Amino acid sequence: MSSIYSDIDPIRYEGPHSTNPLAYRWYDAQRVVLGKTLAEHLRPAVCYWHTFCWGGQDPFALGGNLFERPWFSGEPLAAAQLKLDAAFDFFQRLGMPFWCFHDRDVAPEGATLRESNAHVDAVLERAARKMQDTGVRLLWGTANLFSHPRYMSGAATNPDPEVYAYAAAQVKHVLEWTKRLNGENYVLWGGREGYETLLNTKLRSELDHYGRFLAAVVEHKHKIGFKGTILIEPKPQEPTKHQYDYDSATVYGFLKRYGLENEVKLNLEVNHATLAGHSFEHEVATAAALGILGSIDANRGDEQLGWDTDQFPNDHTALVPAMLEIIRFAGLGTGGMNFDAKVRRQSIDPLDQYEAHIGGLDTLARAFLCAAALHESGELERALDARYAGWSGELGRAIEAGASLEMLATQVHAQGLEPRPRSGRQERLENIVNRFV
Ligand code: XUL
Ligand code: CO
Repeated sequence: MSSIYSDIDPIRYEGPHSTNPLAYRWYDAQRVVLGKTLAEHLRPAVCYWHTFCWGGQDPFALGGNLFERPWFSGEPLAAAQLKLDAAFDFFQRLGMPFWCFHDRDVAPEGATLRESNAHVDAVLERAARKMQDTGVRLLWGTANLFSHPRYMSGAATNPDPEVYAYAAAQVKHVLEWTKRLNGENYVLWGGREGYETLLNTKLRSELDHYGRFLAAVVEHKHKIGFKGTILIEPKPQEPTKHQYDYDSATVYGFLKRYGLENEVKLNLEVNHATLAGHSFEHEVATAAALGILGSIDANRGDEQLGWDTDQFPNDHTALVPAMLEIIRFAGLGTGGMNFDAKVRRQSIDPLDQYEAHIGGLDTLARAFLCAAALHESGELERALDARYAGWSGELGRAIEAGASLEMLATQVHAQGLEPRPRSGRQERLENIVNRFV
C-alpha cells in the first residue's frame, strides 16, 4: 500500500552503538527482562490526535495547517479514511503494538449526533479490518468532550443538562466501539470539567453531576460486558483555570466520595503531573499506593514553559524513578504507555514523526532497563527494609494492629523510650541510583 510513509523502511532494533537515525537503539521489543519482553512491559501506543490530526497550529498562527498531509483536504469522510490507512501504515513501520483515538480524531463531526456517529461507524469499521490485518491493538478509546463549542462550559459539569445528555450519548457510542475493537481501556479526560470563575459556578452541583456521569459510564461498561479498565486522566488546569481532576490524590478522593474507587483507575501523564506541581514519580507512586495506577501518557514539558508542551520524552534518567514505581507495582495491567506527544511545529516532515517516536520509545525502554537493573540489585529495597525494620518488631506490629494512645503512652513510660534521630541517607541512595542510569 502506498502512503506518505512509503519510502521509510520498517524500523528495527540495531543496538546502542547504531548511528542510524531510523533504528531503535534500546527498544529491543523481544528482549526479556523481569520475566517479560520489553514490548509486554511497555505496551507502547501511538496517539492519533497529535500525530495525524494536529496541523502545526499555535495560538499565534493564522488559521489552516502548517503541515502538509494529503488528508488535510478533500471530502472529509474520504480524507478520514485516507488518514486511517496512513496511520496503520505508520504503526506498522514503527512496530508499535497499540494505538489510541478520540472519536473526533478518526471521523469528522456531522451536523447532528446521528450523523457524527455514522461517520465514526464508517471509519471504525475500516479500523476493525486494519487491526485484524496488522495485529495492531487498541490501548484505549475516548470521546472528545472538549473541542466543540457546546462543551465550552464543560460536558458532565455543564450548567445545561442537555449538554450533559449529549456528552453521555457520545460516550456511549465510543465505549461500545472500544469494546467492539477489543480496547484494553476507556479513558475520560475532563478537559473542560472545571471552571473559569467561581462567580458563575455551583461547585457542589458540578461535582455531583460529574460523579453521576462517571457512575453511568461504569454501569454501561458492565451492561455491555466491556472487560477493559475505565481510566480518568488527571490534569490540574489548561484549558480551564481549574480542573476537578487535579491530580492522583484529588481524583482518588472524588472516586471514594462517589463509591467508584474499585471501578476506575488513572491514566497519568508526565506533563500533567508537572503542571500540578508534582514530579511524575510522585503521581505514579501515589496512584500505586492507592491502588488506582492504570496507564501512562508518556511525554514531557519544558522547564521554562508553564504549559502542556506535550514533547516526546528524551531524557531516560528523568523517567527511571517512575519506572521503578511501576515495576514495584508489578506493571500496568491493561494499561500501557501512550505517546501523548507531538513534534515541534517546525518539524514539518513525515520523517520527523518517525524520529520523534523512535527517540521516545528508546527513552522509555532505556529508563525501564535501568529501573529493572536497579530493582534486581535489591539495593534500594534492602535500604528501605532496614529503614522501616521497626515495623516488623513488637511495637510496630501493635501500632499497625490499632494500638490506642493510652496503650502507647503506658508503653513509652514503662520502657523509658527515648528514640534517637537516624540519617535518611538520601545522598547514598541517590548515588546508588546513579550507578544504574
Ligand atoms: C490533554 C490530553 C488528552 C487526553 C485524552 O492534555 O492529555 O489528549 O490524553 O483526551
Ligand atoms: Co493525555
